[in-house]
Amino acid sequence: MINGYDRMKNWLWIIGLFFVLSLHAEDGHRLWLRMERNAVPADVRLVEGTRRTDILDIASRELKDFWKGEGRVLLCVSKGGATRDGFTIRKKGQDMELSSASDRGVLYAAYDLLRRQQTGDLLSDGAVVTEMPSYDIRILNHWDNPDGTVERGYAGRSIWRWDELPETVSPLYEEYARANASVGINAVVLNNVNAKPQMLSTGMLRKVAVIADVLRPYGIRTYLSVNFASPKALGELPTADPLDADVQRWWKKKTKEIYCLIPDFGGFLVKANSEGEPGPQDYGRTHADGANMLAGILAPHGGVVMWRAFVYQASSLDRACQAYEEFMPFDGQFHENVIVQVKNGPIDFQPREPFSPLFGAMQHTQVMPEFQITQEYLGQSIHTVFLPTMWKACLDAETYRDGGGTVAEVTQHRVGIHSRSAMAGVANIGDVVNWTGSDMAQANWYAFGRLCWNTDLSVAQIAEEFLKQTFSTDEHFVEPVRQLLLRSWDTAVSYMMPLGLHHIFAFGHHYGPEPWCAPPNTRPDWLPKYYHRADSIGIGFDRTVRGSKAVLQYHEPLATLYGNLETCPEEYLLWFHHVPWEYVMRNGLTLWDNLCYIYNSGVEDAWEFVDFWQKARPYIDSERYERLLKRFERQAKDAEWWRDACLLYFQRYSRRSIPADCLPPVHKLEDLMKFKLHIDNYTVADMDNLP
Ligand code: BDP
Repeated sequence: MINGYDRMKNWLWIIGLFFVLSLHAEDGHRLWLRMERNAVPADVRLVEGTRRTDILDIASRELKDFWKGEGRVLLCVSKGGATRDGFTIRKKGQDMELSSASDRGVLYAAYDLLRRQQTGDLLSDGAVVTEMPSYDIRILNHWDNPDGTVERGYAGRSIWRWDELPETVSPLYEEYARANASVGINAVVLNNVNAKPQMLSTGMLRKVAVIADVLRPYGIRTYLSVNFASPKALGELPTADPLDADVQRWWKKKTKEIYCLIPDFGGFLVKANSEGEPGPQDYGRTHADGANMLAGILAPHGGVVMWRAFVYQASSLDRACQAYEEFMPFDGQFHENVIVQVKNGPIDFQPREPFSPLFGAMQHTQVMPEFQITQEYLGQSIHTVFLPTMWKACLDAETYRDGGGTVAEVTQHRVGIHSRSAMAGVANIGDVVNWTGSDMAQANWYAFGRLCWNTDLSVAQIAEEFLKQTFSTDEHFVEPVRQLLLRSWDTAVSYMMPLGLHHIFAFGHHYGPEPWCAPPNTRPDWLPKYYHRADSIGIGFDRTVRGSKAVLQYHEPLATLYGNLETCPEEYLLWFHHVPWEYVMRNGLTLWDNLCYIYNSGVEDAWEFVDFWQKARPYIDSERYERLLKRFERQAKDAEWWRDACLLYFQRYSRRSIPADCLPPVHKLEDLMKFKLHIDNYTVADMDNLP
């Protein structure tokens, strides 16, 4: 019999347990930074001759709080140290010496040491580690608007609380800065490339300056996207012509104002004459005129212009050819502090694209790659897709330009003429508690930083580092989930757009499939049919010499390799060729059958990920487990949705049956064609209400 006293005791236990659990409810906010704080601070000192700076203070604080080593940690900034944010770590007996030519380098060394501690990658006695970043500028591009919305943001609203600034400084800013610094990110563009002129108003700049002050001690420089017509909208000038003297005076004055507020301001990011944004062409001027005007004004302050090459007109020219056509005439004409920012592929962050030919073509211009961390075209914050696999496919691609060089090499300092090198990633960060919507999407933020720091890191290593720091070091967890991450991009491509298919999304939100989508009065190059070109003969976009000739924008041997049906890599087959349904592929199957099997394997893999994840259950907290399980299940159902929509629709053209050993469709095409996704600011509003 339980008496009253026992009952009360039981209740107290339950209440206590609930209290403890709720204290530890795992909300994902700590990202990969989960070190345990020391009860007694570690012994961290500056060596003689090294002067304190804000950045070194942070390095010391982090090590004092979290480094568990026995000996002392000596921080040293000296001219002889590794340059360009690089560092050396020496293990001398029990002591660790962290040295660099700059305080930033020492900060990165501190985070390197802490990462090793967390992942168990410890240094042996006498070990010397030297690291040098691959890119000088490792920059996040936020597509955040002044009204708090985020273009293509799937993690809530902007973390920048413009309405509270400059008075109220959210603690999120410093947490954000720390997370970036811990993976080597040293620059951020705060606002959307579709930039509002008001961003440059004095009131806004005062707010920007406050954020810049928080980011600076973490080694991060602040940049802004600017609207090219700002002199008209803000300065009330009649024109924004870059060659107009008043316009130039306006930019000069504005730039001076910015540097008074933010002395280490990084520079401007510009989307000009693209998707309706204003630009120099509005005045009969060129991209070079526009970029150089701003660059000339920024140069005395040490700033740069990142000028985007994401341009395409509503013309008859294949969209994939247009950036090259518009930019190549100006190769060699850009000022030294202009960097032309090129998306990884020639179209637009599609699930899989060949690398942009501009990387190989622009041999006399500093070019930087732009990747998308936010998963606009890859399942938003619902699907798990580990993106460094995709980024590396671009970075490791050989361009065959004069003297050779991969995309990574030609955009870094390894080949050709270069001033400052840079790599940009469109952030996937918002104000939801776990920062990125999906707990696993944090991996892509992490990976972006690590890859800018060292493009030679393997995807497997990045995955392992992330998982060990963020979830668990238990091999039973790390090994299968790492495998999952490594396969995830290929899987997503298989169930969405295999064999080089691209842009067959529903209009606007880009989440689900709508290969049939054709709203009236819409630019053809915004519609799926422009890209897949399915007809009774076959499917795919002919970009060979008989078609749009896009292949000719690549150096040989790529032009021939891509342009020839027999040699074109199968992952780009329908990107470069219109291929008959009965065409026999390298495995002896027809194109149609292959397409069916690949979609099918994508669905099978996505369900297998659910199994993998279920096996991970014992090793991690139930909160993140459950949140991700829900997403993995949705991802698998979405894979079925993609497969059914695409195969059943294309079947209308191929008039062939789906091989009997493929899983049967779970949807009817008519139902899918009637379905309209409920979205909120381009984001899936309700995960449970999808097909
Ligand atoms: C596209 C996005 C659009 C962006 C554009 C860009 O759909 O929202 O403004 O890229 O990069 O992928 O400028």
